[in-house]
Amino acid sequence: MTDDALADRSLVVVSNREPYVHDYVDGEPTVERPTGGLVSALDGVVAETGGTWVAWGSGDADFDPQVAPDGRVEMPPEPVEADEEGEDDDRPGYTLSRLDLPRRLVENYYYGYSNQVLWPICHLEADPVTVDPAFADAYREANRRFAERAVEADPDVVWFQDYHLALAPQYVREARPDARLVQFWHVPWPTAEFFEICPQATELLRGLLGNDAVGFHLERYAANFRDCVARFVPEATVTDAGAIRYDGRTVETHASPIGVDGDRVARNAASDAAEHYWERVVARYDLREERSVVLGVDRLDYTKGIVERLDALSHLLETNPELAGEFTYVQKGTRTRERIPAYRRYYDEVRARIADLDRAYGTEDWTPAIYIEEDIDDRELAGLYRHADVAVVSSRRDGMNLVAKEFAAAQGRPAPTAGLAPEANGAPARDRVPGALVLSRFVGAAESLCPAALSVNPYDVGGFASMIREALEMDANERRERASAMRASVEATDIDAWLAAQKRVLAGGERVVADD
Ligand code: GDG
Repeated sequence: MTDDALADRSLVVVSNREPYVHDYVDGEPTVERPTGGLVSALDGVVAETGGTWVAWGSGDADFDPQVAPDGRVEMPPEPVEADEEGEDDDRPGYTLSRLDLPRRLVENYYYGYSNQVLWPICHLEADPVTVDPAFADAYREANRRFAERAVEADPDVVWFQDYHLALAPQYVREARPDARLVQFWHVPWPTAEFFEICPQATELLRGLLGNDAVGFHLERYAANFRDCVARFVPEATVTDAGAIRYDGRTVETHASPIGVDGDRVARNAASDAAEHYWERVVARYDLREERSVVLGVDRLDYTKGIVERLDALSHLLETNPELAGEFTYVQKGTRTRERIPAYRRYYDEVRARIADLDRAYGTEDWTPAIYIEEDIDDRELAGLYRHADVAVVSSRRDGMNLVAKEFAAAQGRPAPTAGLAPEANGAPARDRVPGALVLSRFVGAAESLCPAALSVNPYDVGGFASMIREALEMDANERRERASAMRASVEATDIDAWLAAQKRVLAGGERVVADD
C-alpha cells in the first residue's frame, strides 16, 4: 500500500500538545503556531489528508469565538504569515479537535504520571520518579478522553504521538477493531530491568499493543520494548522477525530516526534575522571577537545534562588555567514543566552553577558563562548555532536530540555546488570555519553524528573537560571535514525521510510478517 492509500483514508493524529494556540492579545484573537520542524511536518501530513488532530487545548481557556462547544475549530483559523522562503501557508485545512481537560486531571495526568513517572523511567532516572495513585488514575482517564475523541472522528487510521498516550491505543482498539493504529514514541524505551520499576508496566505495554505498529528513533529502543513485552505480557509472543503476536493480531515495531529540515536550518542561519540577533547578543554581553563561543541550547530538564556540562567547564578551567579568558560559554535556556518540584530545583541549580563559575573564574573583563532566557525564534536560534565555535549537547539520556542536528545543519555546506550562489546551496555567504560538536554518547543522535561529532560520557567530568578542550583547539581543516560529515548524515536522515517512513507505516505498507 502506498501514500496514496493514506490520502483516501480518514487520518486522526492524537498528541498531547496542540499544533496551534489561540489566545487574546490586546483583546484581539490571535493564533500562534509553535516554531520547529516537527509540528509543521505533522501538520502537513494531517492537512494532506484533510484529517483531524486531537490535542489537549492548553492555550487560553477563555478563548472561544471560533471554537465549538465540543472544542472543535476548523483550520486554518487565520492566515499564517509567509516566511522568508516566500512560502505562503496555503495548505488545505483540517479539523483541530481540542480536548478541554479539567485542571486537576491535567495536574495528575500531564505533570503527574506523564512527567513524574513515565518521563524519568524512559530516561533511566529513578530519583525523580514519584508514584502517586492519583497520577495513574488520571492517566487512564485522560487517555480515555483522547481515545473517545479520536473514535468520534470516525478514523480509518490513527497516529498517536509519544509517551502521554500509552493507553489510548487499547481504548480505541476496543471501539474500532478495524482501524489501523500507529504510534511514534519520541523518548527512549528503557531496558526491562529499569522499566520494571513502573507499577503499571504490564498495563502500559498492553495499552501500546492496541497499536498495529509502534515506532522508535533507534533499533535499540525497539529491542528494549520487545524485551519488555516478552517479560511482562505473558499472553504476547515476540517472533524472531521482531513482530509481536498479541490478541489475534500482529504488532510491528520499527526504528525511524527523526531528523530536521537541514536546508531550512541552514537558510535560517544565513538570514539577516540570525545575524542581527547575534549582533545584539555580542553587544549586550560584550562578547569579544578573539574569544571562542561555547554554546548550550536546552529546555531546563535534568535529562539534558546541563549541570554535568557546567561541572566539566569548571573542571576545565581549574585544570587548564591558561584557558581563562579564551572562551565564553553561552547557555540558551528554556524553562519547562515548572509545576514539578524537580524542575524548579533544576532551574535553580543551573542558575547557581553558572553564578559559581562566574564568581570562581570571572575577571573584570571576562564573564566565563552567560545565561539567555528570552524567547527567540528559529532564525535567532540559528544565529547562535552559526556563531558558536563549539556546541555541547550532554544529555544524560535523550531519545534523539534535534539541537545536535540543527547545530550541524546550521554550519551550512562547506563546499558550495559549482555555479550556485552559496545561499542557494543552503550555505551562509561568509566563509566561516564551522563549529565543532561535543555530543553525549547517550543521545539517539550520537548514532549518526559520531564519530564526526566528538563523543563524550557526560558523567566522566575529566574526559568531558578534555573533549571540550579538544573541540576548542580543533584546527580549521578538521572542523570542515567533521562538519561536512555531520551535514551529510543530517541530510541522510532528515525530516522528509522520517515522514516518508511514517507514511508507509500509517498506510500499512512494509509489514513485518510474523512467522509463527
Ligand atoms: C523530544 C525528545 C526528540 C530549544 N530552545 C529553543 C528552541 N528549541 C527547539 C530546538 C529543537 C527543540 O526545541 C528541542 O528538541 P530536542 O529534540 O532537542 O528535545 P525535546 O524537547 O526533549 O524533544 C527528543 C524530540 O522529542 C523529537 O522526537 O529528539 O529526544 O526528548 O527543535 O530548536 N527553539 C527556539 N528557541 C529556543 O530558545 N525557537
